[in-house]
Amino acid sequence: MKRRRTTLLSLAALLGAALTALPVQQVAAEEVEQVRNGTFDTTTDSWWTSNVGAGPAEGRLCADVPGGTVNRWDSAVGQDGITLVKGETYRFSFKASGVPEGHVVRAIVGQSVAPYETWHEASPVLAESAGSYSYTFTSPVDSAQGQVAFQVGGSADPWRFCLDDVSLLGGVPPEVYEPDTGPRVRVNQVAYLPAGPKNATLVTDATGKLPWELKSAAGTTVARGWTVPRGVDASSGQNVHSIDFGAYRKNGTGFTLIADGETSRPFDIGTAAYERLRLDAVKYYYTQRSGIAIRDDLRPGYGRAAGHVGVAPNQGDTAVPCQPGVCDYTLDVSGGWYDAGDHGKYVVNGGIATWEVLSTYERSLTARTGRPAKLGDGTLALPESGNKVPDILDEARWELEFLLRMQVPDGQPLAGMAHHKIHDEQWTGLPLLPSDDPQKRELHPPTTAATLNLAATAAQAARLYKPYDKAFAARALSAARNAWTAALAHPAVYADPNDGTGGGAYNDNEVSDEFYWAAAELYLTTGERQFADHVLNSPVHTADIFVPYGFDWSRTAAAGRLDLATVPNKLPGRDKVRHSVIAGADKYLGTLRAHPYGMPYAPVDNRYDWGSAHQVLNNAVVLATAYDITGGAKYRDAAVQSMDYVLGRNALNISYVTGYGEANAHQQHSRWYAHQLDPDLPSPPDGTLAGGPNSSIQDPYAQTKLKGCVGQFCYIDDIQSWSTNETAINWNAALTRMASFVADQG
Ligand code: 9MR
Repeated sequence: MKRRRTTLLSLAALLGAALTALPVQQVAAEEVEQVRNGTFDTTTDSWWTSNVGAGPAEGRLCADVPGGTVNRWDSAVGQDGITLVKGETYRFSFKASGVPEGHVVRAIVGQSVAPYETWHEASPVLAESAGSYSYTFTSPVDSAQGQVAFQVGGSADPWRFCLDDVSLLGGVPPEVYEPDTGPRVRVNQVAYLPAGPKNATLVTDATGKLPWELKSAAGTTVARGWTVPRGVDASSGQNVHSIDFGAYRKNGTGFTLIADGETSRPFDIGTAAYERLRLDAVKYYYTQRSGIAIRDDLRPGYGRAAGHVGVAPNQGDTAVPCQPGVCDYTLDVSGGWYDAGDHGKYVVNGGIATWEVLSTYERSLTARTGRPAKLGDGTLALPESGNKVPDILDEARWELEFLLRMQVPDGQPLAGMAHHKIHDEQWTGLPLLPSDDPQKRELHPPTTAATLNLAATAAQAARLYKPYDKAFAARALSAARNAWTAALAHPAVYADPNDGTGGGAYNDNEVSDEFYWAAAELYLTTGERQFADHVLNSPVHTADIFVPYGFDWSRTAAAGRLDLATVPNKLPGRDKVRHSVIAGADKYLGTLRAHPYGMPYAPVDNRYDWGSAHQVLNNAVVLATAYDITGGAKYRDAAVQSMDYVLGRNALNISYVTGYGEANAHQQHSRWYAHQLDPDLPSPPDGTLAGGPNSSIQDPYAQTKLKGCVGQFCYIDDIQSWSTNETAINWNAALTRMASFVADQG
């Protein structure tokens, strides 16, 4: 009902202001209303409705929302023709109520035409009496085709939604976001190993050394010492000291570290948390599964209908056509893991993720501290538990079967290659259960990179599953050989970098590393000369591949190199391979020792990459592998210490693993672990790794909150921040690998 002056600042008005010599600041600070008739005093003019019966009601807009819809956007009211200016900050506010209470409105500012991008969104839960909601965001675009909309669908039962005082004010000052970073003593908030390294970081202005104390849960001081001033840390911009309390080796829970008048968050000294994390990190994959109902008895709170099995509204992954013009067959590409917070399935990311999960198992067979029973049959509460196959292999097979289905069938053009990806035709909004996704699914063109990911992982699978299922092992090896031959015949077929609507592009024009990796896996499984020759003749074999960003879905050479170094084989010059891993580890060790936060990650120009939390872990994998090769304690300790950063010893004082640490990431971007948007949905399961700081902050939410952020600060635990806070199968694979390694060091 409140009236707000709608100010349209014309050029004349601006000039007039200048002529009357108003301070420039005042002109710039003028707030400009973008919404027409937001107060609904007598009419609902200027507003559209979709699948609701709406009208004016006592100076508000009220809408009767029908029950029985699935998606938020199935019922909505909104206003189009909103103009937004890139980089300008807006305050979006409204009053809203819902009867009965407890319904959610998805309030958005976005694009009124396809592809309906969302630039700001919020999903408050409504009460029967009107609540006031206000948000500040910075527009990531220039657009005259904006809209303000209130999506109210997705309820089984009808309800009544009322709205008032809708405002979108331009020209407001940007909000200064201050993350709550808690106490300045930064520790691994989960656990240190009793016999392992124990380090912490103190943020302080003090330049001289300071005393510290370690306290037991009972408050007794059990150790004390002095901090080491480390100067200004480039990754955070903070002046910091480091603390080494590794001399204390007793088990316990609820320790705190005190320095400079601050008390750290509590932590344990023990191995129990890592035994739990080793399992949780792999258990994550079951709730990422496509094509199967998730059993609530196995994952309480996470049960859901099978996604993409062809039951409406899904169009199903059982007979998926190609994008127009790409092929004229359909494939059954059901199953596999959803990549991340989206419903897409991508062979390159599926490949590296599967490799790292399988390698966790393979390491348990080859490393001196490996303990295969820890991920053996019956450990992960899977539908397959009890089948006498290690559970971790059962889980990886769910993805392997999908990867095999992505291969172009015999008799078709490009037979033997693998389709790059399968996903929705258009991006979908959040939240959205896999089984509720109504979009058309499409196969995207085969690529050399996807084909080699298939060759590598299927070859690795052939040797690991052989003791359990000879027929599957043979099928996998034959698919790997076909893929290899097809990749040699089509060595430079790349994904289109612009093919990023409805799913990620995952483009990669450098595939010599994928060739190397696939040849290495085929060699390790078959021992055949042709594959050894490819490995030995590849420039990648001797290249320095242990770079600051580490390995990733697009930089896969390390997967081949690490396996050649650790899986028994007779490759000529294998000693050099092992030494190259040690040399790589020495570099990461140098990085870690120089880093006051004790991590093996220092990207060039301090530019944290997308998924940096898993890059830290992958660099730690190289350290861990150097330990497995040499038995050198310095590599083991560095690998173990790398976990501290991920579990809370960082500038934000946050653990990037859900459910681990007093302050932990738990609002990751996901369409089905979307508790932040819908109280009826779960948070991500315990053991879910967040992407972590990303200097490029590609999403509008992060841009609003984190503009100008330095390294470690480029992160926010909000479901809207898909560029800093998603979950992904390749990221959890790095966590899986390292959690197992650390648990094995207990
Ligand atoms: O992790 C991927 C990152 O390396 C890329 O730079 C980015 C853009 O292509 O995509 C990331 O992967 C996302 C994918 O494209 C779609 N599913 C979610 C993935 C994680 O954010």
